[in-house]
Amino acid sequence: TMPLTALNVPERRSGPPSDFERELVAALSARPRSISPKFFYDTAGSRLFDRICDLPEYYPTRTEFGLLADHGPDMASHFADGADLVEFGAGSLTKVRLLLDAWERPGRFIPVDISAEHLHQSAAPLRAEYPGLEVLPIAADFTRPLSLPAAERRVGFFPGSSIGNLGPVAAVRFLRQAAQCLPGGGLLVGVDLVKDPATLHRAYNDAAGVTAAFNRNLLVRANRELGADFDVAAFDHYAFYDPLQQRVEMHLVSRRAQTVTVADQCFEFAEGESLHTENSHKYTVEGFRQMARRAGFTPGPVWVDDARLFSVHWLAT
Ligand code: AVJ
Repeated sequence: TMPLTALNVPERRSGPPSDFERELVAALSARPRSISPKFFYDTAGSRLFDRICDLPEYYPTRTEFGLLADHGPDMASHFADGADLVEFGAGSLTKVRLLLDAWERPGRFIPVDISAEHLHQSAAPLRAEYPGLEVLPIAADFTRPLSLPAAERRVGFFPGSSIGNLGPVAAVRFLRQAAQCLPGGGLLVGVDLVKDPATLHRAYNDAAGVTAAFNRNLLVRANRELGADFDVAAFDHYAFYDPLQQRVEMHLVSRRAQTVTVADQCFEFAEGESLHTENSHKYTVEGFRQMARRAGFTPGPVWVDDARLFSVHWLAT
């Protein structure tokens, strides 16, 4: 027979609280409430993000992919022979193939991503396709100092405008740190451009509701991983472009008053109260080059599509 204690006894969380638990509790305790978008990317969140990338309204992925496909050899010509290639926020590793195909003498490939399972699932087929390439995945938060395998020369790849999650001050701080860990090379970075607000609005409010599901997945994850009890369906996805700060903001807005328990603490949401989940900053080409200069890079060529939706910058160290 089954011991009585095994029935209906919730599993007790043990050990120190996770980063997610600490940062969610801190977010819910503060006003206004806001949390880092890095917590979107559990395995389910990384999959939802891959679906966003295929949406008709979400222009960044396909536009950047087109730039890499058209100009990959030109971009890779700036990569030193035998340098290690470090990809920040590597995700599904689709874009880097265009650079690996164009780069004649690559060193090792070091994809860095916060989503460990997704990273290892993506690395396996890449290894099979590039049998001569040494692939050394690192599951880590790339905004923190990284310990990379020793190398004389490194080049960085930071696609997708993930840098837009950081505001201008944090972006310069990140770029300065990146410049220091990329000796004798540089950084190839994708940056979404300032454009008409209607196009931006559509990109973060897709008709199929995938972006809404991606946003709400933060709460689904909290319910599963932290034993929280968010009424996920009672939160609206709200995303808008603020032309003053040149950024898209994403929020989860409680449609009714509700009490939520996270890690044995209670938090009240008033009707209409928001949890701010993401900023996605947009830049002009010149504005971004100036930031890169302030971080210690020497900005080089920039590739932009004809509709001026997206840019890819080579920044030399
Ligand atoms: C991965 C940060 C570049 O800001 O466009 C997509 C994330 N959020 N749709 C972006 C995202 C909502 C994306 N980045």
